Amino acid sequence: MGSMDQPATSMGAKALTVDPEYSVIVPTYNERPNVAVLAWLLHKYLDELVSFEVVFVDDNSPDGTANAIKQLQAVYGTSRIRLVCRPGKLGLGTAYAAGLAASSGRFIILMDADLSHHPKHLPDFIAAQRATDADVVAGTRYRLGGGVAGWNLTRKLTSRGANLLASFLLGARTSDLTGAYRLYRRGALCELLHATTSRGYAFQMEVIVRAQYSRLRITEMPIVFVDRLYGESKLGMGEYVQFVRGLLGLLFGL
Ligand SMILES: Nc1nc2c(ncn2[C@@H]2O[C@H](COP(=O)(O)OP(=O)(O)OP(=O)(O)O)[C@@H](O)[C@H]2O)c(=O)[nH]1
Ligand SMILES: [Mg+2]
Repeated sequence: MGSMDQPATSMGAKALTVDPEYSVIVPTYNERPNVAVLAWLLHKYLDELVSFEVVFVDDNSPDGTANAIKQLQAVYGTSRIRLVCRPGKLGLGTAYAAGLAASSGRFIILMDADLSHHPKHLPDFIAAQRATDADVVAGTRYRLGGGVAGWNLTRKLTSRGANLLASFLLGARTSDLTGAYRLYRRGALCELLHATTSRGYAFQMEVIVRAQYSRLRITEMPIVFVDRLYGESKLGMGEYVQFVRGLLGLLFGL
């Protein structure tokens, strides 16, 4: 494992292997039914386009997600599919940091494992980063061409309302503050993760607002977000409270 801002390759290994340019970091908690399809789709859309690795960060999921990922390693190879195992559910922010520390790419893609973030959008993320020399390419459900499939009206309104309110209060120029599907330049993500303290939905919001305040170059990319097919949604009262607390923290703390 390397330090967070240095690609994680030992000098000895470097002579033999070439670091992938892109690391796709995928935190998992009880995603056993989803990881094989995700790995297949990532290969389908990235294999001929760029060099990449997938770094799963699993928090000892009770459904045995880690075993399913080990089976994928047998199929695709351990340098293509990497697995970081942590002893228990330690949260998304630290999962990203652990994945980053174990990864080698110059560019980092963060995405969910539940197929809400379809890999078909990644060629557009990569092209947009190259065209605009962006530090962050942020997936957005709320620009023309983006959207949400499978949510009921209440959840749509809640998400849209939370984003509009937060954008207004924080002076954000990006349209989807709570989205988690993004591509980062490695150094930018290191700095942002280091500074970010929020949890839950406020975490993604703090990262993108900090990126704007640090004058990083942000490009938006419309995505269609698809509600998870398998597994339990974690959205509940706790997430709303955490979001409001995070928003207030950003309003008065940044
Ligand atoms: N390693 C790790 N992964 C997590 C943890 N919490 C969530 N995840 C993963 O992070 C991603 C996002 O979590 P989700 O549960 O899909 O959150 P969401 O998309 O906001 O809500 P739903 O899809 O409706 O449940 C998924 O890939 C989860 O498996 C955690 O504590 N540790
Ligand atoms: Mg999800």
